Amino acid sequence: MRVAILLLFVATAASAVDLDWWKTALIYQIYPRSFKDSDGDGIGDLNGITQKLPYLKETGFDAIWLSPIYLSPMYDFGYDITDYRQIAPEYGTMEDFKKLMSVAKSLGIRVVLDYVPNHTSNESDWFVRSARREPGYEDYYMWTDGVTDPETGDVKPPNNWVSNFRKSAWEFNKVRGQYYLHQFVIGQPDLNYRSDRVQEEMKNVLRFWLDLGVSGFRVDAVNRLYEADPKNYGGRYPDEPVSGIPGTVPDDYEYLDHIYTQDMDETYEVVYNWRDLLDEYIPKQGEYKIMMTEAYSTLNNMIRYYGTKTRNGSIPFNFSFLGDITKSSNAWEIKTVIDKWMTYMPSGKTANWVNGNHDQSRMGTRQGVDRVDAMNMLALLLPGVAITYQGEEIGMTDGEISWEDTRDPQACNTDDPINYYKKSRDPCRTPYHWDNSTNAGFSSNSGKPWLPVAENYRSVNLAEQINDPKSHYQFYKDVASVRKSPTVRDGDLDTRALSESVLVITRLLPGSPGVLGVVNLSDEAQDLDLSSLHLLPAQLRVVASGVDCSVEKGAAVSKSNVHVSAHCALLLQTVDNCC
Ligand SMILES: *[C@@H]1O[C@H](CO)[C@@H](O)[C@H](O)[C@H]1NC(C)=O
Ligand SMILES: *[C@@H]1O[C@H](CO)[C@@H](O)[C@H](O)[C@H]1NC(C)=O
Ligand SMILES: *[C@@H]1O[C@H](CO)[C@@H](O)[C@H](O)[C@H]1NC(C)=O
Ligand SMILES: *[C@@H]1O[C@H](CO)[C@@H](O)[C@H](O)[C@H]1NC(C)=O
Ligand SMILES: CC(=O)N[C@H]1CO[C@H](CO)[C@@H](O)[C@@H]1O
Ligand SMILES: CC(=O)N[C@H]1CO[C@H](CO)[C@@H](O)[C@@H]1O
Ligand SMILES: [Ca+2]
Ligand SMILES: [Ca+2]
Repeated sequence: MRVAILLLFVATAASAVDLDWWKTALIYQIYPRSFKDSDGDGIGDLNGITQKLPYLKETGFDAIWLSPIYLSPMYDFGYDITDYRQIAPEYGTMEDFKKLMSVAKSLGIRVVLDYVPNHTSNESDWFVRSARREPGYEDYYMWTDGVTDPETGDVKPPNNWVSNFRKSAWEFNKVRGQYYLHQFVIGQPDLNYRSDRVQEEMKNVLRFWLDLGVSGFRVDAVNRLYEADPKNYGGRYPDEPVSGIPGTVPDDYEYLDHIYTQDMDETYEVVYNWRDLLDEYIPKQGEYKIMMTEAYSTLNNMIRYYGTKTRNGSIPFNFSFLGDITKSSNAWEIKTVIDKWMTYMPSGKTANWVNGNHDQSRMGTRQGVDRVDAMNMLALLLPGVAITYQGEEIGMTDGEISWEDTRDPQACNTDDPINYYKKSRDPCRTPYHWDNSTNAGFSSNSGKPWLPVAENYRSVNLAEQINDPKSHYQFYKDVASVRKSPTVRDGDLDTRALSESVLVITRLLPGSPGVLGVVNLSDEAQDLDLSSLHLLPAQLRVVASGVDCSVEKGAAVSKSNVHVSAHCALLLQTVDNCC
C-alpha cells in the first residue's frame, strides 16, 4: 500500500513538470500582420489569431510562434521594436494578448514569442536617451566617430560595413554627433552587448514575457549580436574584406565577407546565459521553455548553439530545407541534406525542420506545388521540432506584388522598380487564404489589406480544402495526427533514396507500428519493392495520401509492392508492431 502511494506521488510529480513537449513539437509560425484581421483595418491582429486558435488545435499544432507583436514604427514590420513590453496598437492591447494566452492555454496550444535582441527601433526610449548621452545609457548602442577626410574635411562612416538591407551599416545621428551601427534598416540601431546594462535589460525582457506564461522564444538574427571589438584593432572597427562574389557592388550586403559582423565567439555565451534564465522558469511554471535561434551560418557555427559539455544552449534553426533543397533536388540530394544535419547534431540534442518563413519564397513556389505534400510530410515525419509557416499547410504560393504595392524595406532599398522583386519578401507575406470571399476572408472589410491577397486565393484556400478529402490540408492533418504516435516521437530513423526520384523515410520503434513515408519526386508512377527494409512488418495501411496519389487512405498495401504515382507523397503504417 505504501509503495502504491509512493508511486502515485512520483507519477504526479513527474507529470506536473512537462520537460519533453518541445522535443517533438509541431509549431506554427504566425506572421500576425497577414493572418487574420478581426476589425477590418486591413491588418491582421491578435484577436484574429485568437479567433483561429481552434482551427490550429484541430489541425494538430502544439504551439504557435508569433512574429513580433510589439510596439514598432514598422520600418521592418515589427522587427524594429520601440518597447519590448508593449503590444503594437494595430495588433491589439495587452488585454488582447492575455486573452489569446488564456484561450491558447485552454486549448492546449503553447505560445512562443519572437525575441529580437540585436537591435531596437530608433524610436526606442533607450535609443533616444543614448543619443543624448543620458547617464547609464551612453553605451547602449554601437556609437563611434566618423572618419574625417583630410582634404575635403567631410566626415564619412567609420568603415566599409554594409547593412543587410544594402548601403552603409552606419548612420550619423545629429543629436549625438556620432555614427551608430545598424546591421539591418536605418531604424534598427544595434544594441551593444559589451554593456552589462544592455545584457541585464534584455534578460528582463525575457522575464517579463515568461512571467506572462509564454512557453519560450524564437531568437532573431542571433549571430549578429556582436561585432569585432575595436580594442583588438587599434581602436577602430576593421573593414571587412571584399567577398569577390560576381555581380555584387559595394552597396550590396553580399559584396563583403562578414568576418567582423557575424558569428563572433562572444555570441554563444549570451545564448547559454539566456538558456539558464529560461531554465529557472521550468520548476516555477511546470514546463520546459523552448529557445530556438535563427542564424544563417555554417554548420559548425550552428552546432555551437546547441551548447557545450557544461552549458545548455538552444535549438539552432536549420534552414537547410530552405537553402539547400530546390525544385530540382533529387532524392539522393534530399537524403544527403537530412543525413548531414542528423550526423553533425550532437547526440541527445533535438533536430528541427523548417520549410518556410516570412523571409523566403513560399514552399509551393520555391519547391513547386507538386512537392508541397512531400516537403510537409518530410518535415513532420523526421525526428525533432517541425515548424510550418502559415499557409504552407494549404500550399499557398507567392503573391505578385507590384512596385507600387511593395512594402518590404529590403525591396524598397533597391530603388529599382524593375528588379526590386528579387529582393522582396512581400510575396511570401500576403494575407492568409481562409476562403474564396473578398480578400480571401482575411479581413472583415472589403477595403485594401496592407498587402494585396495573392490572385489564386479562389482555388487555393482553407475552406475549400477542409471540404475536400484530397487536399494539401487534409493530407497535412493526417500526417500531423500520425506524428503524435510513439513511433514518430521516439522511433529510429532510416532514410533511403531507392532511386534518383524515390525517397523513403522509415521510423521504427519496438512494440509499436512502424511508420513509413514514401515520396516520388518524378513525373511517372512506379511500383516499389520495400522488402530490403527487413525490420519493417510486411502488411501496411495507407494513413495519409497526398493530392497526387492514386492509392487512397485506408488502403491495404504489402511492402513488396507499393504503388506510388508521380509526385505522390504517401504515409503508411504497419499493421503489426515492430520489430
Ligand atoms: C528613424 O529612422 C528613420 C529611417 O529609417 C527616420 O526616417 C526617422 O526619422 C528616425 N527616427 C528617429 C526618432 O530617429
Ligand atoms: C541541460 O539540460 C538538461 C535537460 O533539461 C539537464 O538535465 C541538464 O542538467 C542541463 N545541463 C546543464 C549543464 O545545465
Ligand atoms: C466559394 O466557397 C464556397 C464554400 O467553400 C463554395 O460553396 C462556393 O461554390 C465557392 N464559390 C466559388 C465561386 O468558387
Ligand atoms: C516516380 O516517377 C518517376 C518518373 O520519371 C519514375 O521513373 C519512377 O519510377 C517513379 N517511382 C515510383 C516509386 O513511382
Ligand atoms: C527569418 C527571420 O526571422 N528573419 C528576420 C531576421 O532579422 C531581420 C531583422 O530583424 C528581419 O528583417 C527578418 O525578417
Ligand atoms: C548547416 C546548414 O544546414 N546550414 C544551412 C542553413 O541554411 C542556409 C541558408 O538557408 C544554408 O545555406 C546552409 O547550408
Ligand atoms: Ca486589424
Ligand atoms: Ca549586433
